[in-house]
Amino acid sequence: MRRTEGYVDLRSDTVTVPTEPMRDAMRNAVVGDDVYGEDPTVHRLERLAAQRLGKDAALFVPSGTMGNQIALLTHAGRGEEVILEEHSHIYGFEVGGPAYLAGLLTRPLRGTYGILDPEEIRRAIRPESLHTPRTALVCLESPTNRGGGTIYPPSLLQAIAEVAHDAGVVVHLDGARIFNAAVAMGIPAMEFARWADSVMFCLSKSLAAPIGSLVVGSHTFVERGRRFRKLLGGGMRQAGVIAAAGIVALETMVDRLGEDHENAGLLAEGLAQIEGIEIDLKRVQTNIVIFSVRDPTITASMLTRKLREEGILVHQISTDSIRCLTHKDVSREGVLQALNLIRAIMAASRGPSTDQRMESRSTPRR
Ligand code: TLP
Repeated sequence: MRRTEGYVDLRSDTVTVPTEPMRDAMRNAVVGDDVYGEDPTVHRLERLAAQRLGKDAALFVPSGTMGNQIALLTHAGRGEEVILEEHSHIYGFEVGGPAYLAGLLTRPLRGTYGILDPEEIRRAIRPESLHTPRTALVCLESPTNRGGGTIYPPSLLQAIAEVAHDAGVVVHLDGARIFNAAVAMGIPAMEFARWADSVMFCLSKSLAAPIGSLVVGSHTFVERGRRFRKLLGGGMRQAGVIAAAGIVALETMVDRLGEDHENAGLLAEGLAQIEGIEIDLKRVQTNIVIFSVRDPTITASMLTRKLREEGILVHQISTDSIRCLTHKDVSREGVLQALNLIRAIMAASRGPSTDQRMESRSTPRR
C-alpha cells in the first residue's frame, strides 16, 4: 500500500513503492553482517551492479547523496576544485556537502538544460600554479534532474572525458537515473559509464526499490570509498534485506522504463497545447517534465495547490515552474487525468474567452 493511494503522485519517481517480487525477495533474503563483509545478498547486488555498468567493483550505499559524496571524498582532497553544472544535484541539493564534508571548492558552470560543453570545461580547468586550487574533478549528471531529464550522449561524455583526462582530472557521473538514459537511447548503461571513472546510480527512483544506491568504479576507488561510507555512518549490517529488492529492481524494472518515457511524452505534448503553459518539448527525453506557468491570472503555486485539492501531486521547483515525473505507480490514465485537470484549471482561471462572453451576453435570460 502507498500512503498517497488515490493520488496521482507526479512529484518524483522516488515515491514508487516496492513490487510484490521485491517484497518476497526481501522476506527471503539470506543475510549477514555487511560491515564484516559477510552479507551474500549485498555481494550479489554489488557484483550485478558492477557488471551492468562495466566496472571492476561496486559499493552499496543508503542514498544517492551519500554515493555522490563518497565519490567526491574519494577523488579529491581539501582545497581542490570540482567543476559541475550550476543546477546539478551535487551542487544545489546535497546540503553543501562538497564544502562541508570534502572541503572542496565548487566551480559551477552554466549548461544548456543541464548539459555541459567540453570546451567550457577545458577553459575552466586550471593550469597548475602555486597560487590556484588544483582542479581535481568534473562531475556530470545524466539524465539531468533540473535540466529536465536531458541526456549526455556517449560521444559527448567521451569528449568531456578526453578533455578531463588529458589534464589529469577525474570524471564522476551522477547517474541517479542512468537506466532511464540507457532505455531512452536504446543502449546499455555501460556505454555511458565507460567514459566516467566512477558512477553513482539509484535503485530507489524509477527502478522502484525502497532504499539504496550504488557507486561503481575501479577496485581501488571502491576500497577507498568503503572507508568513507563507514565514516559517514553508511556501514549497514544485515543490508541484504534491502539489497534483495535492489537485485529485483535491476533484473525486472529496467525494461519497463520506456512506458514512463511514453507517458512523459504524452504529458509534455498535452501541456504544450494549453494556453498559459510554456514547455520546450526538446527537453523531454526521459521521465521528467518541467514546464512554466506564464499567465497573468494564475501562478505556479496556485496551480500546484489546486491540483493537490483534486488529488494530483506535482513539485513546484521555482516561482514559475513545476516538475512532474512519470513512474511505475502512475498509469497513462493518471497522466491524462492530470492533463485534463491542468487544462480545466488554466481555462477556469482565465475565465470565459471573449467569444464566450459575447455569446453569453447575447443569449436572452429565461
Ligand atoms: N533527487 C530527488 C530529490 O533530491 C530532489 C528527486 O526527487 O529528484 N542525483 C540526482 C540527479 C537526483 O535527482 C537525486 C535525488 C540524487 C542524486 C540524490 O538521491 P537521494 O535522494 O537518494 O539522496
